[in-house]
Amino acid sequence: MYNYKKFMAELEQKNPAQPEFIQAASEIVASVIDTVNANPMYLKNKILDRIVVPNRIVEFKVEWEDDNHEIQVNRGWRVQFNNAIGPYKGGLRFHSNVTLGTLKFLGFEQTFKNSLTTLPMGGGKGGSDFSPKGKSDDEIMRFCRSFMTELFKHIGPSTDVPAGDVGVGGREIGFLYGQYKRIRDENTGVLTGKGLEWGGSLIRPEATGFGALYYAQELLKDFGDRIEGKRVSISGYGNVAWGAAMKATQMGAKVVTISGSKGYVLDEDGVNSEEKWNYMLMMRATNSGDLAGYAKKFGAKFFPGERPWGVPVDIAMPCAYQNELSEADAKALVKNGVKYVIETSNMGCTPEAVAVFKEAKIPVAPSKAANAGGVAVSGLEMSQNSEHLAWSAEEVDNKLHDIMVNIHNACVREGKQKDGSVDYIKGANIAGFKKVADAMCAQGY
Ligand code: 2IT
Repeated sequence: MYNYKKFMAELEQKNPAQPEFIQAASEIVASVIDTVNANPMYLKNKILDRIVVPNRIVEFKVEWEDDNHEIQVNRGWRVQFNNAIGPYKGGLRFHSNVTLGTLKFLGFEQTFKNSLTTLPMGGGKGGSDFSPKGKSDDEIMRFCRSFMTELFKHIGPSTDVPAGDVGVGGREIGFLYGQYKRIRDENTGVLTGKGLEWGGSLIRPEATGFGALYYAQELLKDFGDRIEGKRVSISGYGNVAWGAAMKATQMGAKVVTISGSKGYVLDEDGVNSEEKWNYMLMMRATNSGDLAGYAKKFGAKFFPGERPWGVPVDIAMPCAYQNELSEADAKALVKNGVKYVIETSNMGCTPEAVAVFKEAKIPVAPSKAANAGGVAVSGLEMSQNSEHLAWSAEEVDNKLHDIMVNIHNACVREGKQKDGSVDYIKGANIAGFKKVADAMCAQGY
């Protein structure tokens, strides 16, 4: 039998100075421990001991030359967390704050998220402490070339398939793919998030944001409610925020905020037009994060140094970074009457924030369910690459929608509480965990 406190104390001792990994693990372990203790097969297989350890971690040096001909050195990693249900799959994050602990948390979460998609994908994550912010395209290309010169040894279309994440979009995937191809002379689905002309999938850029809204739509139905007419706050301005703003608007909601590291924009008219969405794409493409410019151009208000969670809304959607919504933010949202929280950035809410929402009986959709649409369409990109075909936008979008409905249903099935309410966080953790655990048991050690 597992004891939660004892198990977590040992895990912390074995993974010192990795608070994000411990945070992610403690939530999942708390959710699944009763399921594990009630299942003799899981106990015999020591499943908890085994599932919290990554299969392999590769750490490497990335040397590149900046535009002043100075040599720069960064660290690169790939965490191959679990491949029980399919090849390792998960994004690459380029951000100055990235540590091995960050990538372990993300790879661990990814394992259960990918399981929830119902597609055959294991969990992995990688990246670097390199920040594309303020770098020229040439510098980014040289960095990506150097990064892939090592990474190519460890990945492959049936082994490990990286994609984008924070700081890695179409441009970076292009440079990485180009270098892989130069070395291996192979056009395969070794990366996802590729450009449409060279093996990418329609709807992949939109998928994370679209999927989050499809999930939200199902969750709201549980309360006899609908997206139409809702006020929504979104954080971030990148790929995820962009997709979410478009789909929320299409569904008849009004998105009143977007944000960046320097502050947030309050747009009472709504982030609701092609022009505004294209401005977001431009900010992402140039790494400018010029939200003050957005406010000026579109007659909105910019609040420097602040986050958007003080704005009264019905639905809050963190779409930027882990732990971006704190206890104080949660209290402000509850005070202002928030009805639903759709955590769209990986682990966007702190545990204290989640506790505040729980106390106030505000449903929280956890990121591993709500943002699984991105990796789900990555899985569909892999399918298209394998059959050397490209599907229509409609076909991909319909599949994405079905996947998100299924994920929601799995969360409800596993998350139903005695009082009839649904704990979506617990439901997602148990549903994601069971498939990985069963596969590990079936395959022995
Ligand atoms: O966090 C995520 O799910 C992603 N960054 C997407 C990963 C992927 O393989 O598409």
